[in-house]
Amino acid sequence: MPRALITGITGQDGLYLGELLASKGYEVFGLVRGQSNPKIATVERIIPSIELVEGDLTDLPSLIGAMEIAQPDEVYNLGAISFVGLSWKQAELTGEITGMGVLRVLEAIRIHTQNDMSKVRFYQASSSEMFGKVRETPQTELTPFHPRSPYGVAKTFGHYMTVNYRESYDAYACSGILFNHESPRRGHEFVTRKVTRAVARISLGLQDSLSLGNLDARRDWGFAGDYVDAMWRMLQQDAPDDYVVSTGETHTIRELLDVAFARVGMDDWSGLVQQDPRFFRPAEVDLLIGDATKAASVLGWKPTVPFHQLIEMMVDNDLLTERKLAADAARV
Ligand code: NAP
Ligand code: F7E
Repeated sequence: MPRALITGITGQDGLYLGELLASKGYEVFGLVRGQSNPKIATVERIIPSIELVEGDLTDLPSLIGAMEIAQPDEVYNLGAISFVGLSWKQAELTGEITGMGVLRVLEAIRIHTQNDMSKVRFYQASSSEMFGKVRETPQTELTPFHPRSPYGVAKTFGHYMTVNYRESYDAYACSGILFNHESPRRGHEFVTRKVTRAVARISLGLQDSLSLGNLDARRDWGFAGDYVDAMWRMLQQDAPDDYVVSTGETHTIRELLDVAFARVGMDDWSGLVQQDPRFFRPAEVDLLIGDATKAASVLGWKPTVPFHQLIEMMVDNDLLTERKLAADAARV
C-alpha cells in the first residue's frame, strides 16, 4: 500500500486529494496544526480512513516528526496562507508559511531520508500568481515570473526551492503551476464562493446585497477535483518536472455574476451588487490564461468541468446549505 503525507489536508485541495488517494488504495496521512483545529471533524467525515499527524509549516522539528510517523512514499505540500488579499496585510507570515514552509518540508524530507531524496516523491503547490505582470499570454512552464503580491513572491520562492532541491539532491520534486480552481469546498473569502453563497442567500431572502472589488478582473477557473488528479499524475512519471494546469479559458467577475444569478432565475443583478474599495487590491495580476498542453501530452490530463457547470454546481450546493442553516436556526 503506498503511503502519502498531505500538508493542508483541511483545505479545499487537501480534502479532494485525500479522497482521491484513499480511493486509489493509499494510506493517507494529513498534517493538522493547532491545539483544537475545528476542521478536523470535516476531514474525518470526508476521508474516514485518514490518519492525522500534528505539525506546522513554521516548525521544522514537527515536520521531521511527521515524516517519521507517516514514512511517506509521496509528500504533497498544499499548506499555505493561500488568500492573496490577506498576503498584503500579513506579508511576513505569508513569507514564513507559504514560502519558507516549502523549504522546511524539503529539509524534513532530506533529513528523514538521510540525503537520499529520490526515496520520497514531492509535490509543491505552485501558482499562476507567480506570473503576475505577465510577459506572454497564454502562460506556459517557460513563461518568466513577475509576481504582484506577497503571496506570489512567497510562491515563487517555494517554486525555485523545489527546482533547486531537484537539481542539488536528485529529489523527485515537482511543481504544479496551478491556475484558479474552485468547488463547493472553496473558502468563503475567494470570489467564486463569495458570489455563489451570496446569490443563494439573496434568492432565499437571507441577504440584501453583495459588495465586491474589481468586477473587470478575469481568471482562468477550473474544478478543484480535476486539478488534484493532475497533482497525483505528476508524481507517477519516470522523471520529475513542472507543469501548468489550467483550462485555457478566461472569464470576468461580471460573467461569474451573470451565471450565478441566472441559476436562481435572476437576470438583472445590477441593483444587488456594489463595488467597495476595501475589496480592491494594491496591485492586480494581468491577464492570466494557462496553456496546459504539456500536462495534456505528458500526463494525459484534461479539465472535465466547464465554467458554467462549475458555478452552477457551487450555487446549487450553497442553496442546499443555506436552506438547511436557515431551517436549523428557525428550529432553535
Ligand atoms: P486552502 O483551502 O486555503 O487551504 C490551505 C491549507 O493550508 C489549510 O489546510 C490550512 O490549514 C493549511 N495551513 C495554513 N497555515 C498552515 C501552517 N502554518 N502549517 C500547516 N498548514 C497550514 O487552499 P487550497 O485552495 O486548498 O490550495 C491548496 C494549495 O494550492 C495552497 O498552497 C494554495 O496556495 C495553492 N494553490 C491554490 C490554487 C487554487 O485556486 N485553489 C491555485 C494555485 C495554487 P488550517 O485549516 O489549519 O488553516
Ligand atoms: O480573486 C477579484 C480579485 O481571491 C480572484 C487563490 O487560490 O487563485 C486564488 O487567488 C479575482 C481577483 O482568487 C473580489 O481582485 C473582485 O482579481 O478568488 P480570488 P485569486 O486572488 O485569483 C490563485 C491561483 C492562488 O494561487 C490563490 O491561492 O477576483 N475580486 N472582488 C475579488 N476577490 C475576492 N476574494 N473578493 C472580492 O470581493
